[in-house]
Amino acid sequence: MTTQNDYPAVETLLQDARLDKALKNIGEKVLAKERLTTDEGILLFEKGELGYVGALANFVRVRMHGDKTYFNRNFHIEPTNVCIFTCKFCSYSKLYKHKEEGWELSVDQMLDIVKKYDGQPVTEVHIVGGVHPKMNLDFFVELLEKIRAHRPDLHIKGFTAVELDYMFRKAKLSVQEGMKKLYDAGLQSMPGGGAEIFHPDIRAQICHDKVDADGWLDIHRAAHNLGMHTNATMLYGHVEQYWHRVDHMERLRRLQDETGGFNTFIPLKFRNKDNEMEHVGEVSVIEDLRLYAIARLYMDNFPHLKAYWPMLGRQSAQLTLSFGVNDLDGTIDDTTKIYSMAGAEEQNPSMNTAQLAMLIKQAGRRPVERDTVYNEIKDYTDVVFSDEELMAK
Ligand code: V47
Ligand code: SF4
Repeated sequence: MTTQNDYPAVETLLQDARLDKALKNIGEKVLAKERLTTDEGILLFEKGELGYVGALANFVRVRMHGDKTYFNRNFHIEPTNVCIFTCKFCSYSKLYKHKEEGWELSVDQMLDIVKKYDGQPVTEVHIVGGVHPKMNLDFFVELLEKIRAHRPDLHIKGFTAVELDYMFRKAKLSVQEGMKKLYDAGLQSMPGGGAEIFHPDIRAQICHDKVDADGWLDIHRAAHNLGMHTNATMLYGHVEQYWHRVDHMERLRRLQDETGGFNTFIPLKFRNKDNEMEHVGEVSVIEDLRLYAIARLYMDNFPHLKAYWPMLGRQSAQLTLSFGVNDLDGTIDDTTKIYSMAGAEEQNPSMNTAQLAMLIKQAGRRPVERDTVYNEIKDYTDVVFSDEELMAK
């Protein structure tokens, strides 16, 4: 398979006399591996055409990862959709006062979900849900210990900083003490949710009552200091302006300079079904792709950029692979409801390994299965799948 690293094409692009001077300067910095400033990030959003930012981001992606595109085999456990918080974009949670309409799983019910995967080659369980006042730190310590005892080889990635902030405050523990307790019980890494947009003006409008930017960053810092890896998300395409996105990425970039503990940046497209922000239109696919490309250029110290296919849909996710993205998350197996409830195309998000690998191959990339911390498990480039595997539900 030929590599898509098109160095001459990027150089030719930069020599185009019609190219805006400031954009050209950014392109030259990218080729020279120099860091972009916040003003340059904003300029890319304001003036960077898809073709231009896309070519640069693809260049960077190939420089970092060649044609490799990672995925993993995982399943989700969502302990509850009952939540004490009131994020306006959330289609998933049921307010605590309406908790009879939601679900709440016991530790044993969640262990039963884990047991369903006995003998299957999944490498990760991703645990994330609403913030239920009765599901406290001890409850989750018990869950982690039981999962670890049942299947020690399964990597446990769990809990957003929002869930943890509440758990620790309720247990009257410092962030460091709380993280250590969960780490000792078996928690190995953290997903990137709850970050939304860090700027307080936007948080005040869309998620005023949950952990703020500094609280979110402190929890990830504490996890990194324990040697855990975590991810970071950004919920984009609602009421934020371009500079809020860059401010968000800048705060993450700074923490990453300090700790090096982030694996992956995951932009999440705002979906507007069945939530209190239905009146806010969704952004176009062009805007999605521009965002991924600019994120790849700006987040120079984040090794991986992930497109979460259950939220974007398969075809858009495939397109992102030419705009800086090198990871498509997991096979998932129909175990998350967060996006289907918010109007994503994927109402039953499930893809088997053959289907996910084929999706990546069709985009001209090499599908590589990874574990949660990016150890490579298997390169599927030359694997030929049967029709049964590709058609299986
Ligand atoms: O923080 C909620 C988002 C996040 C909507 O780290 C919405 O590997 C769009 O963080 N439209 C939780 N997004 C999920 C999450 C995640 C998902 C996959 C992988 C990883 C990882 C992390 O879902 C929330 C919020 O930003 N979200 N509602 C909505 N209407
Ligand atoms: Fe609760 Fe998370 Fe929904 Fe906010 S996004 S209401 S914290 S479940």
